[in-house]
Amino acid sequence: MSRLLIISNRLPLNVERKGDKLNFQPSLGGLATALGAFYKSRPSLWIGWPGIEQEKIKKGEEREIEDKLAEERCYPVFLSEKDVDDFYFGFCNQTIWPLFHYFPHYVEYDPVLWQAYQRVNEIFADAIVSVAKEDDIFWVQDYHFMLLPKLIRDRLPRATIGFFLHIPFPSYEVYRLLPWRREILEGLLGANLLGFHTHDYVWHFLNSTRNLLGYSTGMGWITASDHVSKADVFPIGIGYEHYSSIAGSPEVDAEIKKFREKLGDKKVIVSVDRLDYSKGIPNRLEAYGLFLEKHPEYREKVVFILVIGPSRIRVQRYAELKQQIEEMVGTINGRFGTVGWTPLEYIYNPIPYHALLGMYRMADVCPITPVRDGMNLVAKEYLATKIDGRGVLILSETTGAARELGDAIMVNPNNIEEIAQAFADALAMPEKEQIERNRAMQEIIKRYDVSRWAGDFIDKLHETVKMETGAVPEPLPDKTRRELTGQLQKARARLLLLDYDGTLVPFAKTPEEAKPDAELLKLLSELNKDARNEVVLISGRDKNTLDRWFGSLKTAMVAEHGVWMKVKGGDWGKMSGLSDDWKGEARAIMQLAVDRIQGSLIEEKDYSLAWHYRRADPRISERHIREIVNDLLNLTANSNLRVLEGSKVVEVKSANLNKGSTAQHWLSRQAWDFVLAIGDDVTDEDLFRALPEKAWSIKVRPGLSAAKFSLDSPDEVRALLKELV
Ligand code: GDG
Repeated sequence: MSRLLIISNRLPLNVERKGDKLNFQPSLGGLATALGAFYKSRPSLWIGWPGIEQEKIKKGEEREIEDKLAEERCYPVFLSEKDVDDFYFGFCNQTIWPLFHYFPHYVEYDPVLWQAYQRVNEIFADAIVSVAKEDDIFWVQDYHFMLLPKLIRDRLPRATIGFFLHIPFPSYEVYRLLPWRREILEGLLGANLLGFHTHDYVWHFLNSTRNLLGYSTGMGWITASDHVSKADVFPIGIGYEHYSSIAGSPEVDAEIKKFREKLGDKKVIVSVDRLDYSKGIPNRLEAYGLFLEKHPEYREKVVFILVIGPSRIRVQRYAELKQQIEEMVGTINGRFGTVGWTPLEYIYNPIPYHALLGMYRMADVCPITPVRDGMNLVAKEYLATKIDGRGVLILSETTGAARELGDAIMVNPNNIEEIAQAFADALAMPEKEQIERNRAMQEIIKRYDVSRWAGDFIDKLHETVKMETGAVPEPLPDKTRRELTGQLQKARARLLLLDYDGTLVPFAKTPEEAKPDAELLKLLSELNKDARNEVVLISGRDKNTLDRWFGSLKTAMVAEHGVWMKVKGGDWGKMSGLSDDWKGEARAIMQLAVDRIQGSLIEEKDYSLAWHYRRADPRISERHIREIVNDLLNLTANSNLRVLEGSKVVEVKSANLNKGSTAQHWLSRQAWDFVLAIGDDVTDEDLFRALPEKAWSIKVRPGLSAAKFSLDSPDEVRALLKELV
C-alpha cells in the first residue's frame, strides 16, 4: 500500500511553550479528530505547522519537536512569526475565510498578505518534496494551501495529488472579487482530484474555472491545456460509532450527573462553536431573547449553555465579535434572569471531550445557526450522542450539513422570528417525533462516517489518476504504424472516417482560407480510387462548400456534423426530424458578440449556427467569450440543442447531430474489416467513442482523447495516408 501524506495547516499534535519546557497537546478541532484514526490505519505521514513560531523555539528544541512528532508519524514545517501573522492570520483568515463565507465587506485585499500566502505555500512544497518518496500519495487539506497542488506538481510531475476544501466554495460572483482568483484556481488544478462537501460548491468551483480560465468542464472533469482534474462531492462525516459508544460510557454518565446537580430538571439548550462570525452566534442569541419574550411560560424552565471555543482572537473582527457576544449575553441575562435562574450560561473555553459529549447527550435542543458553514460537524456529533433518540436539532439551511440532515428543524439564519419559533417548536416536539427524526438522520451519518469519507476520497483519487492516464493517447509508434498499414493491405472492406479542419489541413484565419490544396486533393482522390476504400470526409461545414471543394472526387461526405450525408458517387440525403426554429434567438446572442468583438463572425448552416473568433484580436478577454457561451448555455438549457466549443468556435445545433451518430450510420452500412478514424477536436470525441473495439483511432495534436493514438499535425496525417495509398 502506498504511503499517504496528509498536508494540513495544523498537525494532530500541537506544541506550546510552558516556561522552559515544550508541551505537546492533541489539537482540538474537526480535522484532527476526523482524520486521526484513518491516518493511523495505513502507512502515512502528516505534514503541518506544529503551532509554535520559530522565534519561540530555542536551540536544539527543533530536533526535540521533530523526534516527538515523528513518534506520532507527524512532520513539522516551521514558520516564522511574520509568516504566521501574514499567512495564517492574514491571507487565510482575513482574505479567504471571509470571502468564501460570503462576508466580502470583511475581506482584506493586501498584496503583502498574498505574498505571504505564496511564500508559505512554497515553503510547504519544498518541505514536502524533501520527505516525499516515490509512490507517495498527497492529500492537501483546506483553504490554507490552495496553491500547493500545483507547486507539488511542478516539482513532482507524476505525483498523485488530492485536495479537499473544508469550507464553502462561493458562487462565481463572489469568488471573482479576489484579485488573485486565477492563480488560486490554477494552483488547485494541480490536483488530480478536488473534493468538496456539497454539489453547490462543486458547481461554483466549475463555474469559476470556466469563466476565469476558460477550461471546459463536463461531468465534473476540468480539461486544461495539458492535463485534466476531477471535482467531486465528499460530505465529511464523523467517527459515528466512536461518538455514540463514548456517549454511553460511565465517564459521560458522570459528567451528566454533575450538570444535572446544578441544572435540576430544566430543559437544556446547548450550542458549541468556534468563535467565528460565520457561525451566526449573535442571531441565535437575539432569537433566544425573542423566544423568552414571546414565551414567558419557559422562563426559569430552560437554560441555554453557550459554548464558544477561543479562535483567531488576534484578528480584530474576532475580538469584536467576542465583545458583541458577551454584551448580548449580559443583556439577556440582565433582562430575563431572576435570583436562582441564569437563562444563558456562557463558556468561553475549550470543553474536555467527555464533558462535551455529556452536554450533547443531555441537551433537549441544539441550535446550529451559521450564516455559512462548509459542513458543520457539531450537528452530526450531537445526533451521534443521542443514544435514546431524544433531542431536537435546529439547523441553518446555509450549512453543508443541511444537505444531509433534512429531518432537522430547518431555519434561515437571518430570520430571527423563525429561529425563535424553532426554539418553541423544538421544546414542544413530542418525543415520538424527536426519535423518528433522529433515527432517520442517524442512519445517514452512520452510513457515511469519516472513514468512509476518507476511504472514498482516496479510492476516487486512484480511479481518477487511472482514468487520466488512459485518457492521453500515445503517439503512434513505428511498429504499430506498420501493423496498421499491414491490416489495411489485407482488408477487403475499409472504412476511413476523416475529419477535415485541423486534421487534413491546418487551421486558417477564415473558414474559406482553409480550402484543400492540390496535394491533398490528389491524395484523397488516390485513396478513393481503390474500390476497397470508403473514404468519408466528415465535416461541420455546409454541403455547398464541401461540394465546391471535393465534388469532383465523388467521395463520400458528411456535412454539418451529420445533417447531410452522401455515399461514394451518390447524392446528398438529409437526416430527418430536424428543426431550425430556435435560430432567431441564438443568432441574436451571437450578433451581439459580433458587434462587441471585432473580427468575429457568424457562420450559418441549415441546422446550426457557429460563432468564430479565430480572427478576432487574440487579446480579447476570455471573460467575453465565457459570457457568450454562458448566454448560449442558458438559452439552450432543457432543450434539444447542444452548445459545442471547438477550437476558436462556438456552435449551437441539435443534440442528436454529432459525429457519433454519423459514425454509427456508416458502420452499419456493411461489414468492414478495417476501420480508421482521424480527428482533432472535441466533436471528434463522439466519433472515437462510437467506434468498435478493433477500430483504429487517431487524435491530431497531443491532449486528452478517447482515441487510441495521436499524431502531431495535419502533415503527419497526410504522411500516414500516403503510406496507406
Ligand atoms: C471546518 C469548517 C467543516 C469545538 N469546541 C470544542 C470542540 N470543538 C470541536 C467540535 C467539532 C469541531 O471542533 C468544530 O467543527 P465544525 O465543523 O463545527 O467547524 P470548523 O472548525 O469551522 O471546521 C466546517 C469542518 O471544517 C470539517 O470539514 O464541517 O464547516 O468550517 O468537532 O466538536 N471540541 C472539544 N471542546 C470544545 O470546546 N473537545
